[in-house]
Amino acid sequence: MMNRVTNNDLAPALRSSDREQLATELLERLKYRIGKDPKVAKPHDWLTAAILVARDRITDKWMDSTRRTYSTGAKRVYYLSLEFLIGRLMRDAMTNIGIMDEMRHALASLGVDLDIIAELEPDAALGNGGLGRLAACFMESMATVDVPAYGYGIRYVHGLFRQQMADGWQVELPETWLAHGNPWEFERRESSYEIGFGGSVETINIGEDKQRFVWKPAERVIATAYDTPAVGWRAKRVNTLRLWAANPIDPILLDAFNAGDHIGALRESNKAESLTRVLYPADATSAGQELRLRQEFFFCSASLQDILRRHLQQYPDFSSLPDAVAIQLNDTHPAISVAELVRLLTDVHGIAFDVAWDIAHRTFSYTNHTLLPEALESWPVPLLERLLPRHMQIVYAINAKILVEARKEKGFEDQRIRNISLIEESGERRVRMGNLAFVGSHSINGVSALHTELMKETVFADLHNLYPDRINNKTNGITPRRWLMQCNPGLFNLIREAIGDAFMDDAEALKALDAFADNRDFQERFAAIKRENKNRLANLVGSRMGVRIDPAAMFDIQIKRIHEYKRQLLNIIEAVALYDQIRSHPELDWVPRVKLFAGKAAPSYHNAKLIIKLANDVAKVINNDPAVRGLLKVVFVPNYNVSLAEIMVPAADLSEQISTAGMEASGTGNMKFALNGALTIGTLDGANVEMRDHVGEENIVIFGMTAEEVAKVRAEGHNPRAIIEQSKELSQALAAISSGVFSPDDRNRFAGLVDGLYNHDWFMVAADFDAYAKAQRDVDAIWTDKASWYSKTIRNTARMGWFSSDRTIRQYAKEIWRA
Ligand code: GPQ
Repeated sequence: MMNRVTNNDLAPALRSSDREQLATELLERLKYRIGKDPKVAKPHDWLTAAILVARDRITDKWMDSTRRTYSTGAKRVYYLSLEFLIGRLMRDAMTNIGIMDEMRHALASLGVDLDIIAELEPDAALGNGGLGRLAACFMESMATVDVPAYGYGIRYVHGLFRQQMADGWQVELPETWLAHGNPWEFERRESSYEIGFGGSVETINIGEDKQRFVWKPAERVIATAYDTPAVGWRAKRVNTLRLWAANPIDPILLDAFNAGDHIGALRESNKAESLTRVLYPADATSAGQELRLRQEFFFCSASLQDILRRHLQQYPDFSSLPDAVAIQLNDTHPAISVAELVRLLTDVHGIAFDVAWDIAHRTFSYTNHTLLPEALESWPVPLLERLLPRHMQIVYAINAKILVEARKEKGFEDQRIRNISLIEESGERRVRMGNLAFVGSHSINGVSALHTELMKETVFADLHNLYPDRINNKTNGITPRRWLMQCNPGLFNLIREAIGDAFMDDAEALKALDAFADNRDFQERFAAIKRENKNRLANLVGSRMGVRIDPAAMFDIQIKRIHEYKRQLLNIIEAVALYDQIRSHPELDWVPRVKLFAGKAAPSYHNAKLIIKLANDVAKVINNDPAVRGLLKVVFVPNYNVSLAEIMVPAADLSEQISTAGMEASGTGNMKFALNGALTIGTLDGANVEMRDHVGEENIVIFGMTAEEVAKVRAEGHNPRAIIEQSKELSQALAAISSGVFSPDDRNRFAGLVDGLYNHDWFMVAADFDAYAKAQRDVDAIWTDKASWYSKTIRNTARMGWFSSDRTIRQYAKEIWRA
C-alpha cells in the first residue's frame, strides 16, 4: 500500500525523499485515477496526475480547516459574486502548499517538464475583468489571513469568449474550459436545492390579522454544488469556492419520449441547463436580459438556502445569523439576495417580517464597483412581478418601511424620496438594485478612496444622508503570490536575496528594498530581470503574431477591457502623433518604444470594437513604415486573459493607467504593474491616487484633469473643437485617422470616432491630449537616464506592499465582517 505523506511539514528544503515520494504519488494517480501507463500517458494525463497529487494534499488541509471553523464557532464569511476570474490554478496551489520545486523535480525524474504541462491547464475565465479577478484574489487572501470563507458563484460551462482577430476586427469564439474535465472540482450531489421561477403567491390568513405567503413557482430547477479548494499562502487554511450548476428536475420527460417526441422530451432539461451555460460578456454595463436575472436569482437562492441549512446545523435558530454569518455582495449582481433572504426567513421559516428585515440587513454588506450609470442594474417591475412575484411584494414592503422612515423621521421631501426609492418612477417603472443592496446592508463600501468619496456625492448622496455611517472605503488589492512570486520568479528571487524572506509573509516588508533603489549593482540586476521578462514576451509576440519587437525598446503596456472611459483611444492617438513626429524630426534622439495593447471588448460595444480595429490598423502602417526605423511599434496581442497578464505584467517598463478622472472605480492592473517594477503614467483616478501617495509623486507620472475638473467641464459644457484646433499635434493626428490614412480600404471607418471627439468628447480625450503627450516625453527623459529610471521603478516595487489583497481582506474582516 502507498504510504502517503500528509504534508503537515511544509519545510522549504528540497529533499530527495520528497521528490521520490511525489514521483510515487504521480505514478499512483496516473495508474489508478486516470488509468494510464506512464509509457502511453499524454501531457494532459500528466497534468491531471500532477493536479490530483496537489489536490489530495490540499484536501487534508481543507478538512482540517472546515473542522476548525466548526469547533471554534468562528464567524463564516460568504462572498457572493457572479464572477470569479481564476485563471490557472496549478502553480498557485503548488506554490501555496510549498511543493513547487519538489514537484518540478519529481516530474523531471519521470521525463515530464512542469512548464510544458502547466501551459495545458485551461485558464478559468468565469469573469470579465477587474471585478471577477478581485474576487479570485480575495479567495486566496481570505484563506491566507485565516478567514473562514466561502465563495459562491456560477459554474459557467463557457467562460469569457476567446478573442480572435480577423483582419484586425475582434471575433468572438466560444470558450470550453471544461473540455478535458476539471480535476480541481468535487461535484456535491448531496448539496442541491430547488430554485423556483414565476407562478403566483398564495395568501393564507393565520388569524389575528396575520397572513402567511406561499410562493407557488411555475418552474423549478435544481442547483447542484461544485466545490473547488481555495488554498491560502503556506496552506494555513483552505476555503471553498462553491459554484452552482443548473439541472432539470426531470432529466427527461418520459411521456413525451414514449410518445416518440425524443427531442421534445429533452426540452426541460435543455432549458434548465441553459441557465448556467454561459457567462454574460458585458463588463460594467447592465446586461438587462431575463436570462441574466434568472442567473442572478438562481445562484443567490441556492447560496442562501445552503447558508441557512449550514447555520441550523450549528445553531438553534436565526437570531444568531448576523453574529455567525457575514454575506458580502460583490456589486449588485447578487442584490436580489436581500429579498430572497427575507422571503426564506419569513415564508419558509416563519419569522416575522420586521425581525427578518433586521436579521437581513445586519448580515449583508455591499461593495459598489462603479459609478457608470449604464452599469447600475435595474429591472422592469413587470419582469420582476412575472419571474419573482413574491420578491416583488417584499421589495414593496421594504420600500414602504424605508420611505416612511425617511419622510417621518428625517423629513425627506419629494425629490429626495424619489432618489432613495427602490422603484424608479420616471418612464417605465423599474427596481433599482443598487438602492436595494444599499438599504439591505449595514455596510456599503467603495473600492478606492476617491471612488468612495464620489459615491457619497453622486449615486448614493441621498441614501448616504439617510444612513451616514454606512458608506466606507476598502481600497482594492492584489495577491502578491500570483502577481509577484509566481509570475515573476526572477524578481522574487532577487528581492529575497537582497532583503530576506519577511516580505513573503508581509508584503509591506518590501519597503526594505528602498535601501537598494540607488545601488548601481542592484539596479543592473533588476534591469537584467526585466530584460529577461521582456525577452519572454517578445518571443510570445514573435511566435504568436509574427511581429518582431526589440526587448531593448521601452515596453509601454495598456492591458484591460476595452472601454471608452479607459481611453485606449488616447494612447493610440498619441502613437499616431509620435509617428508623425518621428518622421518629421528624424534628427532627434527618439526613445525606441513598443506600445502593447491587449483586452476584450463586449461583443455589442460598437465603439470598443472599432478601437481594437483602429489599434490594428495603426499598427500595420507604423510597423511597416521604413521611415520609422523601428523606433515605434504598435502591437495588439489577441485573447487577453489572466495567463497572458502573467507574462505581460512582469515585462512592462511603462504602465498605462489613463482613464478619465472619476470613472475608474479603482483599477487593479495598475497595482500589478507597479509591484513588478514598471513606472506608471496615469491620471488622478481610482487607486492611482493612493499609489501616488505610497510610491511618492516623484516616482509616478501623473497628468491630466482631476475628477473635479471633469465634473465641472461636463456640467458647464466645453468646446473640444477649439481645444483640438489649438493643438497642432492632435489635429494632425485626428485628421490622419479620420481621412483614412490607416484605413485606405475604408476611408470613413474612423470618421465617427473622431467626430465624437470634436462634438462632445465625453471622455476628455481631446481635453487631456496635450498633457498626456507631454507626460510621455517626460517619461522618455527619465528612460534616457537609466539610473533615475531604475531608482524610481525599484521604489515602486518597494512601496507597493500596502496594495496586497491581504491588507484589503484584513480591513474587510475587522471593519465590516467583524470576523
Ligand atoms: N469593474 Cl461594475 C468590473 O470589472 N466589472 C464591473 O462590472 C464593474 C466594475 C471593475 C472596475 O471597473 C475597476 O475599476 C475595479 O478595480 C474593479 O471592478 C474591482 O473593484
